[in-house]
Amino acid sequence: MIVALSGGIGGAKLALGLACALPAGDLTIVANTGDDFTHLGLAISPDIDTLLYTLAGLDHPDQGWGRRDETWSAMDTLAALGGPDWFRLGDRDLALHLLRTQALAEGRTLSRVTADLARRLGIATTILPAADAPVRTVLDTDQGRLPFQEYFVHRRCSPVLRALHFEGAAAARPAPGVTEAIAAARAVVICPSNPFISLGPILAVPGIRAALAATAAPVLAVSPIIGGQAVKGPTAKMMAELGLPVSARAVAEHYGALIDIFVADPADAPDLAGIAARIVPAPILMRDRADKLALARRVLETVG
Ligand code: FO1
Repeated sequence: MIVALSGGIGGAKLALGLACALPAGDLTIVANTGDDFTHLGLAISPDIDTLLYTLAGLDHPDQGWGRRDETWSAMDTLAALGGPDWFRLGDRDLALHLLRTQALAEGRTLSRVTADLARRLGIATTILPAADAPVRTVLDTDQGRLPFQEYFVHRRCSPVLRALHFEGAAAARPAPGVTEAIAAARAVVICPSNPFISLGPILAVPGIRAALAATAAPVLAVSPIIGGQAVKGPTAKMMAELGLPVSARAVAEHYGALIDIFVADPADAPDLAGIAARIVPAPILMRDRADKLALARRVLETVG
């Protein structure tokens, strides 16, 4: 069984490639929950939902988040009534948030709710939140301390990042099945997500980093940077504001001894000479399904 650590839109792309390349049920994804928040009284888990919709073939083809064939009557009416419409919740998407909010209010865990939703959506891949207890990414910026979605969506990543915190991580425990899956895996894949906001909250959960260090399985990370540019989202801007060079090398060094293998674009391979991990050059830009499958196959043949 392969375990993938995933957050954000880039992570979901490789997760889809892995799900297509592997036999049904041979993939377990540990999903970031640091982006989660309560909005309009609803429990929102964006990285889990991006994985659910992507693996169920319901994802919006261009947006990377939310559903295809979406309508916006509820959101438009809410705005007309003076409600906040900066975080767009489509009519069909709302149904999932209503179900999850109700289940959590009845005392079911996030991992149980996620498993129920995955099953109802016909998804064979196991999707586990990194933790059932809340872990929330909070960003210290030049505009103050901001919750993740306020920074990412409402302010469009424009504030200058000073530091990141993962509130609740210290008190959290890996969700049921997470450390067991890592221990039993024949390989662990760290998807090309933002190392700070998408992988940081997962690795901050006590026990997960130790499980990765302890597993006999190779741990492979895929670079989210190509030629000094982030493939998607604010990774490059965040790295620059955290005082890091915007390079695949900086990402490999950020993961350090945690990884055995680093898959990077051929453009960056020369810059990676001398790092401890084994470098595997591969085209890592995933524009379509074929690219996702090709990269997944390259990853799987690398780990054997
Ligand atoms: N991202 C946006 O840029 N604008 C939105 O209005 C928005 C709404 C939204 C609703 C549900 C959901 O699951 C995700 C949504 N996202 C939106 C994306 C979300 O902010 C990001 O996917 C993650 O938090 C970062 O990867």
